[in-house]
Amino acid sequence: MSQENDPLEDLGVVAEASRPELKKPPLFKVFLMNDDYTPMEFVVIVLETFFAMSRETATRIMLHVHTQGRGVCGVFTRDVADTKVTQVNAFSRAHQHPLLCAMEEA
Ligand code: TYC
Repeated sequence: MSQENDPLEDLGVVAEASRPELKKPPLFKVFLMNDDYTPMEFVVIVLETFFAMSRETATRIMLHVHTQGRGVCGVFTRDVADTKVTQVNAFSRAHQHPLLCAMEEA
């Protein structure tokens, strides 16, 4: 600050602009793993329900996982990613499907 009539500056008190914390939080990829038993329709419902995908996008991602082994459902901050993984795995177990959801740093 260097206003001409700042009384504090007249007294030799200098205010320094504080630097805001600019570091971005680390991001995490949440992905689904393929398996031989979970029905395709169940995977599509998971993608629609927990990742807000349209039926078309959910079907595309499900088929990608089915043919490639795994696929990314979204990228989130740690807490959000953690919650998605926990919710999806609990939902799959509750329906007796082995579908696995996991996360890794992006
Ligand atoms: N491979 C499963 C089947 O043939 C379908 C499937 C797709 C399972 C994606 C899991 O993450 C998955 N019924």
